[in-house]
Amino acid sequence: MRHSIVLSTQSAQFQAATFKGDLEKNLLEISSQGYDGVELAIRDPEMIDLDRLDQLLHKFYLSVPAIGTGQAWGEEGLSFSDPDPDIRNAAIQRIKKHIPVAAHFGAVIIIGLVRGIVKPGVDHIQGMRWLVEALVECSAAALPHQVSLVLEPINRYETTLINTVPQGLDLIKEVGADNFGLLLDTFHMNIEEVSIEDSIRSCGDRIYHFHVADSNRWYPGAGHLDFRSILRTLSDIGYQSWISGEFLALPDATTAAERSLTHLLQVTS
Ligand code: LER
Ligand code: MN
Repeated sequence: MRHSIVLSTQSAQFQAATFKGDLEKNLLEISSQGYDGVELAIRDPEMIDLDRLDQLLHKFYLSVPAIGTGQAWGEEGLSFSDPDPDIRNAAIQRIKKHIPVAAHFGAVIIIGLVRGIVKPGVDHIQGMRWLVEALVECSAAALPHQVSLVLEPINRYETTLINTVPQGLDLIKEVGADNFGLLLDTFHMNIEEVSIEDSIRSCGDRIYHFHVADSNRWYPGAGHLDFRSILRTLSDIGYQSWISGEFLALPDATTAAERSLTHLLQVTS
């Protein structure tokens, strides 16, 4: 398993994008701490300078395992499940715009909060139908580029759509695309799952990406989650992909990133 950490390529309200601000300084910091990659939170691919990003990533020997897309919802309100068809379509087009960037990096595209929250007055089943339609369309568009989409079960306080791993697995069946899998996040799992380890096991080979934060959304080691057991379970089911830190920048981003990696390496040694 390789280690990455979330970095936002533009300013954002989302608190758990651990690194924000000066790109070069942050990439240098992440690389010198021993991380292998950086998960990029990109609001709109048009807002990034891909050539400069490429140069810096090469300079610091960093890969990009995943692209986070939630800021399209957080900052612009785009959503797969909005009752307004123009907003749904704008969300679909935005995710499609990420496909060439994801293909360039060999990254997965994260479907987090861009799925939306079923708005008051909208039937939940209708919201789910819109979500499935959008995922079928985006997965089909990503397939020829060998890009996968990953849906993240997110806790009930942030969305009404897909809070748990069992719901995520049902959704995978409905979408029916091999390039559509799950991103599990220990912070959300701690709120929603009966057993984090059992839920990991239930996914088999459909875990395509993994976020770590402790129970309090601080860095791993700062709360009461058992990362030795969690990472051992991932390894037992044959997960060989990325472990990506997504936690609050507390007491500050540098210290949190350092303590996280130290803890994760210690429990897996
Ligand atoms: C994003 O990866 C995430 O975990 C969510 O909490 C976004 O709000
Ligand atoms: Mn997450």
